[in-house]
Amino acid sequence: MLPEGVTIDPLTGHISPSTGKYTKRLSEFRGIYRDEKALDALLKEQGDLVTYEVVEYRADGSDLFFGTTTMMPGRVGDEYFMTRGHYHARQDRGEIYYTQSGEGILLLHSRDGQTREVDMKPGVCAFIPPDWAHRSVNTGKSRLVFVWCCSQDAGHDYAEIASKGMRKLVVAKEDAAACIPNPRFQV
Ligand code: PAN
Ligand code: ZN
Repeated sequence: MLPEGVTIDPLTGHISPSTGKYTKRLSEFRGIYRDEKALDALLKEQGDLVTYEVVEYRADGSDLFFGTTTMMPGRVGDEYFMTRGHYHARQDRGEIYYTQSGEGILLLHSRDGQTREVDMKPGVCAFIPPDWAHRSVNTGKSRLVFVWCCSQDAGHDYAEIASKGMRKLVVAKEDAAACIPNPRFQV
């Protein structure tokens, strides 16, 4: 392993050099957005849009790794484009999210039921404590780009949020973002 300067484009999330990437598309969010009809209509009108892209820089053998998430602007009904959301597989591993451009809301909840929201905007570095579920939501009109950094062994546990959802939803109310309790969340 050798030290290295990695270039990150704050508007596109492009990383150079990078070691991996993936994209997520609208159709993968069936059952996650509450307005199924709006999802079907959007898929029909616009096709299977990429809603976010994750690019990473990983050095084998290092404890830490980092990358970017670039989220497109958009809505499904009154819900904004968002990430899947997850706990880390390891309950003793936190993370940071440092917003580079755009605006959004980071939704978090702890295993014991506390909820928090952190505004995502350039200059704000969000601290995600160990064992808090986290989902980012792009509430703006442009891309939301943030740099994340965590332990390589943190892992992802998607199952719980996929089945129960987050405790809160971010919805557009008269074009402003509002956090409301998720009526479908079950303890
Ligand atoms: C981030 C997220 C990324 C995409 O790198 O994985 O923003 O969100 P989902 O994984 O919830 O789809 C992170 O939190 N890693 O631990
Ligand atoms: Zn995470």
